[in-house]
Amino acid sequence: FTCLTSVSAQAVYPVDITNGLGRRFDGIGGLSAGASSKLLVNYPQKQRDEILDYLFKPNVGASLQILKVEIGGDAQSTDGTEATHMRNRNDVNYYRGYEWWLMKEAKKRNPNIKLYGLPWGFPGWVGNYTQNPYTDPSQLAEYVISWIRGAREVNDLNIDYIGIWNERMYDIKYVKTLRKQLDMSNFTSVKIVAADYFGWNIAFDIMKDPEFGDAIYGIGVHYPGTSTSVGALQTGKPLWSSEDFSSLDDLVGGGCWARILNRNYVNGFMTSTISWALIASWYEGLPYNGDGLMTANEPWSGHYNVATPIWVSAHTTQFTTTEWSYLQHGSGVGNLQYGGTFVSLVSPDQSQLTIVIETMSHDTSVCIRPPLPAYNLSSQSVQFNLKGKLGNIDQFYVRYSKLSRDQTFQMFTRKDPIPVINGIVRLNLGVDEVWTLTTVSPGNKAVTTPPPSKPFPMPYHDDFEKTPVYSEPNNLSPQIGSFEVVQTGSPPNQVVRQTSIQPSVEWCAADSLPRSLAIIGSYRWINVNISVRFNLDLSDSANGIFLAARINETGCDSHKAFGVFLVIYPTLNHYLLNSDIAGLDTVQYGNLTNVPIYKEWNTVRLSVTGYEATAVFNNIMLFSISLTTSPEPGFVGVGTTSLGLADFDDLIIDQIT
Ligand code: 147
Repeated sequence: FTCLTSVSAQAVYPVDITNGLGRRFDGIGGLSAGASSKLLVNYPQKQRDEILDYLFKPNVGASLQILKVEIGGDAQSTDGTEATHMRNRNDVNYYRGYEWWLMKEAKKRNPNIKLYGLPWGFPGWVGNYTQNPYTDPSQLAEYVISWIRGAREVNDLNIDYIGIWNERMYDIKYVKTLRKQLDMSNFTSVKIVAADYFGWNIAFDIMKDPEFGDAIYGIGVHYPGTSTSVGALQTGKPLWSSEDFSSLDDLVGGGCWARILNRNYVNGFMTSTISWALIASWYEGLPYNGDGLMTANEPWSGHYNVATPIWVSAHTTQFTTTEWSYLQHGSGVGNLQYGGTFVSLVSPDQSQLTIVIETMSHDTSVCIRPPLPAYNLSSQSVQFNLKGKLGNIDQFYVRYSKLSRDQTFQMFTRKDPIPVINGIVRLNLGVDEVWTLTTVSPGNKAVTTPPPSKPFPMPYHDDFEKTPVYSEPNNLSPQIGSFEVVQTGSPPNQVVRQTSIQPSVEWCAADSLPRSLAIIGSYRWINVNISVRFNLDLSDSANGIFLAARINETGCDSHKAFGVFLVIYPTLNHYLLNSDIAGLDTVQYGNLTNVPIYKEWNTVRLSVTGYEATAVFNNIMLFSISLTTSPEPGFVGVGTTSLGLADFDDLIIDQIT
């Protein structure tokens, strides 16, 4: 459709709304899930506000238009577990975790931001302990609607979109039931996006079953590689890339984001693209390290890094809102002759126009998945011809990025406005560039000076007295089970409680291990002293606890971790030293004879130095032995030997140098 009109081979691209518009733009978003925002919460206030401004505040940075969050299920969902709002059928708590907080911070900055909730795992009772949440569709719908109700009634948040089950097959009966129960609960305005799964085959079910189709607002798929299907287009539904990116926030990651933001519409007619993660705010060393729009994983130093994907987002988000529309393919949207793409969007009153151009080369824009077929791209001169009503535009503000490895690298630089003469704009486009031409505003690039990076502070002590009740403990990152700060009423007043007493409906294999684990510190630690007080004098208590160092696996592989695990079974009068979290390999064991065991609080300490491991229980040494496995680095952690309640307090960590 490109027409060559001059001998100088300058391709001409019409930009015109005379014959109607393209699809409605649904927005660019970030996804907080899999404990991806874990470390953001306890940043110092100043830096935390700066970071949240970069993400959400209009005209500061990414100006995100959608915030998607996990509906926690006490289940491992990539870089940790997130807390459920209903731990059992009779339990309801809309204060747990950090997603409520995050949504409120986002709304404070941009009241128009759209909110989208999606579960990964579920507490085990959902589906009546069958591991299949669709066992009782009405129960599952009520669980999800309870979360939506908690958003509105307790947290003053209106949820705009709700999903089905992350990367698991949808259930048609459940989707219909959810729609009915939403409507009966006065949540008619909450739209269903289905099914956060791979591929577009859901389109066949939508076409076959009108009731199913009517229940669904839009089709959301993961990592679509910018393409859609004929069937999906035939449904007439909005099409979304409801999870995408998952790439490093470096040069190529920025290139990936620039390429897919444009091409998801140009190639795939997708009107929303959502990045996992919103922000990489989990410990270095956990899975998918650094896969966010920016990185903030040092609450103790306040250090953070505003990365390329933030400024790539800004190229679109600072100059559009979700009320805008794309133009049609061939009259404002399309491929460029020598590689790259452009999209144009107009405001609802058609008075404002934004054109985003990207010329990302293959090697500068590869994403984590799917594989990107080779293609050619070279420098080119282009001409945009603004026609009809848009021909009245007399100048464009200009923002420019160059994702190069040399000194020409720049992000979201303001350039002089370009005059539009007789509706014509000419540009010389280089390779790996992003351009925005817009009538809206010059845009804004915030500048801050984050404090320098520092190692995890040592010695470390937390008595959990300053953490808000029901929150997760600062820095302690649950990998199996769920850990929350509770008030016990008697001194020590606040403690950390492991609260999972049944296996969750798992999203990944970590939850197949009927134990709990929360990690802290650094994956580089080898020699450490750790001590903690614990109390198992609770109904539904776990049968034992452990304290561990050198934990070498986290996330969905947590159940396979090796390290040094000191296990105490107070009621069995027994201790063990295991080299694995599952407790299959015992290095040392013995009875707790001659050691006082208290009904409530006991103190356990583990020191590992080189090949030496020393264990102390209630101030009596249990053993000091030589390990046969070579000292490998890893996190420290605490956990329970079964799913059952356990209280922890006064966590102390000291590095041995
Ligand atoms: C996705 C998850 O939905 C996210 O929570 C996060 O874990 C993300 C990390 O990249 O990945 O899950 C996927 C896992 C595997 C594939 C795609 C998505 N895959 O192999 O194509």
